[in-house]
Amino acid sequence: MRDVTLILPMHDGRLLLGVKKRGFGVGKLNGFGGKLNEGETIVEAAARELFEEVGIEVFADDLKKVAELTFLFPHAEEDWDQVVHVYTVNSWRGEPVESEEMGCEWHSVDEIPFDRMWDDDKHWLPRVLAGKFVKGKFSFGEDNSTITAQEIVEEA
Ligand code: 8OG
Repeated sequence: MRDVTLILPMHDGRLLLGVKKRGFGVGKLNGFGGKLNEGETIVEAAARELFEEVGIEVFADDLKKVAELTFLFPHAEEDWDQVVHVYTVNSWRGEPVESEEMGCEWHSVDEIPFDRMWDDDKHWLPRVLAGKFVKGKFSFGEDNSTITAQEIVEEA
């Protein structure tokens, strides 16, 4: 299954998110990330995507893995299924800036607008924000947007 990255920059009790302007998940508020380029490691891809999508530069060592999420879309093409590797980062160079692919907005960790995000996010993101490592598996229904089954395991 394809590996994909998702990075959540955090500072001062706030999370940097953006509205996806094109492609998979268009219109949804999300962190930053995407597919790996040929020959890239997962963290190299994460750092590249952060720079391309929101203009900040990070060291690979500053990326902290916080979740591994498997998404299954039984009603879509098989290549929709993917494993998303989620990282937080709280140290970077540069100022976050909107790009062609993503908007850029800060949200307090106490007031995350889950109604603007992927359906699964309300289940795993609060646990990540509480400091847990999360392993999850989510299946989506016919609309490829609503969760029909989920398994979440929390590790300390
Ligand atoms: O490159 P591409 O446009 O495929 O990137 C998709 C991005 O969306 C990538 O960062 C991973 C992320 N993503 C999913 N599914 C989900 C999801 O269910 N919730 C969240 N928060 N992000 C997701 O692909």
